[in-house]
Amino acid sequence: MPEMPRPTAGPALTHVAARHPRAAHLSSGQHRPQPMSQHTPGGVILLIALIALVSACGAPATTTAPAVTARPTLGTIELRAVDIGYQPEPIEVPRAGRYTVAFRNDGQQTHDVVFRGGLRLIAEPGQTITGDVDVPEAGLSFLCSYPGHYEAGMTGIITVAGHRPADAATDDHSGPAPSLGVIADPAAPPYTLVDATAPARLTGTVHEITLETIERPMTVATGFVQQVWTFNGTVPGPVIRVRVGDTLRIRLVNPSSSVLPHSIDFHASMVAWNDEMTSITPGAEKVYEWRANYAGVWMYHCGTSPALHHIANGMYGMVIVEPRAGLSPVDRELALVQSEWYLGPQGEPGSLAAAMAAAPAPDLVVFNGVANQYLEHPIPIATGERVRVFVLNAGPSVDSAFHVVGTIFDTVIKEGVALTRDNPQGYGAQAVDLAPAQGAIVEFTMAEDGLYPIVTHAFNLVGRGAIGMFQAGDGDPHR
Ligand SMILES: [Cu+2]
Repeated sequence: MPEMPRPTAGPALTHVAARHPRAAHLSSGQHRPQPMSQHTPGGVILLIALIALVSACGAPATTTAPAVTARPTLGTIELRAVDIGYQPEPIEVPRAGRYTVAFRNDGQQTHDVVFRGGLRLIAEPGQTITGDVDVPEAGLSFLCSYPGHYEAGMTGIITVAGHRPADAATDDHSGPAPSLGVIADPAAPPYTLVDATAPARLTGTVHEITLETIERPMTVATGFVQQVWTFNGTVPGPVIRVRVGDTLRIRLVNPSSSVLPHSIDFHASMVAWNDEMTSITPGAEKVYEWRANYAGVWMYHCGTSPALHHIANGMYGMVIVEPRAGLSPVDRELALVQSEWYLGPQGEPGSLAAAMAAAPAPDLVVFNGVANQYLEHPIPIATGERVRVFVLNAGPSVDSAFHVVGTIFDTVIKEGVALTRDNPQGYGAQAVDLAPAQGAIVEFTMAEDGLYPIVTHAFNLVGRGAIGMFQAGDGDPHR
């Protein structure tokens, strides 16, 4: 396992009630135990225990702290949840034994604390929940079981003074954590092909749109199902197409069946982050009203913490804002969103730990949510017809070099910078570089019948699903 950073000698935090003043300080050089990665045997065991626990408890939103016998405890451990983490950390108690945990949630969203051994305390924002735990001499680890929270660092341990935590003692000589990978499931349902046709511009100038933050399973590549988070049930979310000057009144609804809070951030809007973009809990809704002031291809996404996880797990989409005068008519309009999947176990949300890597290595890079879908189902076009593609790189972390093999973009409008058709010098473009959250409009024609691959020209990613195909005519250049 990789060596974990050790805590710096931070401020001593008081966390045990005053009736045990001896315990009200920390030993600052404490060797921090390894976190229970899901890629390690210990982590797997814990994960299994967790899954069993969560299934036993039913919906995570219900507080079902097991009944505890009224045995006297040695003191109270005050544990706080914040977005995203626990404080204080680490926690030390003077001796092994039974303690009462007072778990207070100072975050903006629901958190829980699950102790090794089973006790689970769930607290809504502002709430304090108590329960009793037995702390052995080897220490007692805990984590938050809400998707992504543990991976983002919501984990900790209660140690006993004078004892080295067992987790740390066993990890001194091991190598890197083995990657279990995710194995294709032949029984996974087939993916749903996403129609790449761009929608028509909405009529009128004021648009009332409902977006529901639906959490559901989705086949993201043949054989791979993830529990994705979506806007209106699809990845990407719906393409919204308006014109400069239009008003959008977005009703954001988080169904009560959701596990997580969600939010939305329209890059095409100009509003304060802590106004319209705030998170709403399951069962809540809000209205986010904005005006389309600038033309372009814009991203929208969920920004709820950890935003990386909410984006990586499917919560993004495209807004097309046409200039006030509209776009010139073409024969065919398509919308393609490039994005990455960092796979979690089958049927579970994507791996935040993988998405967090400084050098991101996505398992899949895809157009419109599904690996290889337009390779397996080429997009038909007519030879010579003018094609316009609205392209967005939703990331979350990898650049796109959007390229169509066999043709040249004669028109590119990338983030407001335009290459125009029939420019007097005769310039054209071969690839459009899109950092995460950048968008472009490109136009081209096919000179002859045949097949024209769609790729990101970062070719290490083409084999991971970032390839599609245009089929011009019957696809055969020799007939
Ligand atoms: Cu979200």
